[in-house]
Amino acid sequence: MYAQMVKTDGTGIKSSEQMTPEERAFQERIDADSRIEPKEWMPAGYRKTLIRQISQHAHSEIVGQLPESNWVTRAPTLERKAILLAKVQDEAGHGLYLYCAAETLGISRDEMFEQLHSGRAKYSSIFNYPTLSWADIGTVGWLVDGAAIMNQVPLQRTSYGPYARAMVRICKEESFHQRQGFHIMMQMAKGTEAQRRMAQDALDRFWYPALMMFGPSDADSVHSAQSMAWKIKIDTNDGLRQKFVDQTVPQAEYLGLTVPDDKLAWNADKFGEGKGGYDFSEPDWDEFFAVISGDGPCNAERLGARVKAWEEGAWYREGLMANAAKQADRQPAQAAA
Ligand code: FAQ
Repeated sequence: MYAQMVKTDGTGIKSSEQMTPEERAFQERIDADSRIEPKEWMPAGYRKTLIRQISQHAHSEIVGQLPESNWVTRAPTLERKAILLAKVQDEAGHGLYLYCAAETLGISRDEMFEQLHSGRAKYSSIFNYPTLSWADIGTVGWLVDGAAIMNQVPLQRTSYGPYARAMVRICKEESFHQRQGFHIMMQMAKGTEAQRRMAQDALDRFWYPALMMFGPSDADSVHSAQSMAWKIKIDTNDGLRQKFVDQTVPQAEYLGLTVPDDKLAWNADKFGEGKGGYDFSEPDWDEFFAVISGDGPCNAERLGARVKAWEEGAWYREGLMANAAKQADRQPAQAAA
């Protein structure tokens, strides 16, 4: 039902008989776990899906800097400021690796920025929620980076070489980010009563948006089947969401915080019967589709900030281009001398 609400061009998977000989040979390489490299032949749909996913991922990293960067000056200690600043810089780096990986598929960075600024490209829904307190910064590290790692560790084995390699370093850094977030939460959870309340309030507001990061339920995921056949995605949205809940609930218990879900319950008995994971409530999917369609609490603010930064940076880009042209002009003269 919900898949109808998302503008997308996900089409069915071709059977082996429907594939051209080139497509069949390509699929055989994917099935054999070969890595596809930029100059090799690939189906147009594979290229298009990768550009969509990698550029959306890159945009998420760049937009994801915004909810955190407004806390750099308000972080409680100099050490916390320095750590948060380093994290925000890491996110910029992740965005740049990913834009480079997408460029190897034939799209320019200017085109990707144009898609973001015009609202045609998506970025992760999570960054359309506000960060209201210092505990939110802990929660973003703990839950948002935690969800990102859950999704991205398998992507280190994705079939497209440049994307898989970018993921290796990104995952290492995300892992540090997750721990710094959990550390903030540990301090707050064992702090004063007011700090503990802030930590609980942050968990209450971020729990369901974090679950939404994995995308719509498998039944409504338009791209999963084809992306998994091409190993652009390794796990399903619901499979990753389940793993995230199973990993995170014990962490919340360790912190002494309550996951805001009355239906949360471990589903397995002492004989190992049951699913061996938590049953939990689904996020509000109407809210999710509203957020990814541009109607979340902070969409206008986030996009506005990116467009402003782009426009105000025009003089700098022009300067760089003028300098590059000057260097290029000088080179033949230098070579002749
Ligand atoms: N938000 O058919 P599916 C981070 C869209 S990194 C927005 O299931 P797919 C680091 C989807 O694009 C976080 N849109 O799609 C950090 C599609 O629309 P389209 C980003 C979403 O691609 C931490 C439609 O719904 N990570 O956070 C979302 O197979 C802290 C149908 O959905 C990545 O991007 C969503 N949550 O699966 C930074 C990882 N979910 O394109 C700063 C790579 C779905 O047809 C601070 N991406 N949509 O118009 C992926 O693994 C996949 O793209 C999914 C979605 C799993 C996100």
